[in-house]
Amino acid sequence: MTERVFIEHISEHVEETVTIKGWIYSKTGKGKLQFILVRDGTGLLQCVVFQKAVTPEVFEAAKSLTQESSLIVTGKVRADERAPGGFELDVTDLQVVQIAAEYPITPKEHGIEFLMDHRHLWLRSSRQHAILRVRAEVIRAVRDWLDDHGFLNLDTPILTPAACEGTTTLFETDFFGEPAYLSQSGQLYNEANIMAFSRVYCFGPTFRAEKSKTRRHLLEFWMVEPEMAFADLDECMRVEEELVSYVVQRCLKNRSRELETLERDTSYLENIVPPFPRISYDEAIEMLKAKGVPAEWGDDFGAPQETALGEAFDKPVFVHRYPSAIKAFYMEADPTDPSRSLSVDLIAAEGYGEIIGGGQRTASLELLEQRIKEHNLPRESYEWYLDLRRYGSVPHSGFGLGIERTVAWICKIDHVRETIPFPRVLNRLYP
Ligand code: NSS
Repeated sequence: MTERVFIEHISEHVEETVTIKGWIYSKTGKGKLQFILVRDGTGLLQCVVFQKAVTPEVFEAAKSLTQESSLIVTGKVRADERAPGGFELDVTDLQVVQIAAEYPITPKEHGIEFLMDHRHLWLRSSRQHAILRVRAEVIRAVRDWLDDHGFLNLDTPILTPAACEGTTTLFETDFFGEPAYLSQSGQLYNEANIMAFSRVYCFGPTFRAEKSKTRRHLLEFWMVEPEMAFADLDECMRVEEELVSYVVQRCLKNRSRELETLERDTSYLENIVPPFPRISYDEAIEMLKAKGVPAEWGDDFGAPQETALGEAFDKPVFVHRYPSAIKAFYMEADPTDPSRSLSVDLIAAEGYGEIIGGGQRTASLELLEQRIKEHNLPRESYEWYLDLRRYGSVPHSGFGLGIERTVAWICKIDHVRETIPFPRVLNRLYP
């Protein structure tokens, strides 16, 4: 038995005989030579089957292989500059595991609905593979940074009795005769957790019944949410820029091959280091007006406004102090002007829009009670949250970073649906 190796480690096995277990990505044959491009989940390797080097049975088996057939192949690793990836395998043995039926996804162009219907197979293509490996790196980098900076990972519930981000996008489910909602955000529970642990983060799936079909909205997405006791809006922004910069630099370091596959121009990403520019909402409105983009004080920003703001800077930009009226009920009021909130969004450049939302939370019991009333929220469901203002309330801040939007931006791809293995978008629950 020869050693089974993964293609990503092939460079460590030059001139050795190894075994690869995988699938056929593509195949070309001429006479006595069969070139099979094998993928094993970690990379692609060209395997050369020369008629004279194998038994007649093995050569016939190689000829019978169709796209996506599964196989176990053994051979000697050779460095070859001309080969894709720089290495080739001179095959000595080959075992077919299964001959695949005619594969529906071919190198020709397929429509997006067809690809979404075949998402379970589409995942195997090199572009999707690259995007999802960047996603995994983003998640690892986020966790590493937070774990190394004193944030304790505490999971928050998915079945909840109340809304965090407005009642219009709640997914309702039945909790033994009572309504329960799929979590829109772990934030409110994070706020309880920091009063016990000081700095925490939750990371999990969040759900929003978004009726809009855009390139930035999913119905189920993953969000990392750090929360900090005794932290104000400025500290919140400092943590955000440190975290985002670290994540981008980690992808540049560990996923350069994938970014190359995606033809991502990385010079822009190299520039993503703290500090990020900071502008107030009022300044943002002025900037938009000067650029001729429709914007009136009091409006929330949509895609055109976020795109214009993002494009004005060569790094993500913080927009802070939005009017209280257009932000969530839990936002702290700006002490110098209570019509403004201590909120902040981080807007990514290159048209990707908001990747983080957050800010400082209301510390006062009275203001919070008033906001719950103004937003028509059922007070009984928030009694426990009000307790946090009764027993040792402190200034505190936090934010939520959307994983899919961050991955879309780092990879520079058009739509968030490609940044998660099985996207949930409007009118689609299959596969
Ligand atoms: O609604 S957010 O702006 N903020 C919150 O949920 C806070 N409760 C988070 C916190 O402070 N702990 O959403 C935060 C981010 C936003 O910037 C996007 O990157 C992402 O979550 N997000 C989404 N991504 C994909 N699809 C949808 N529908 C979506 N909604 C928000």
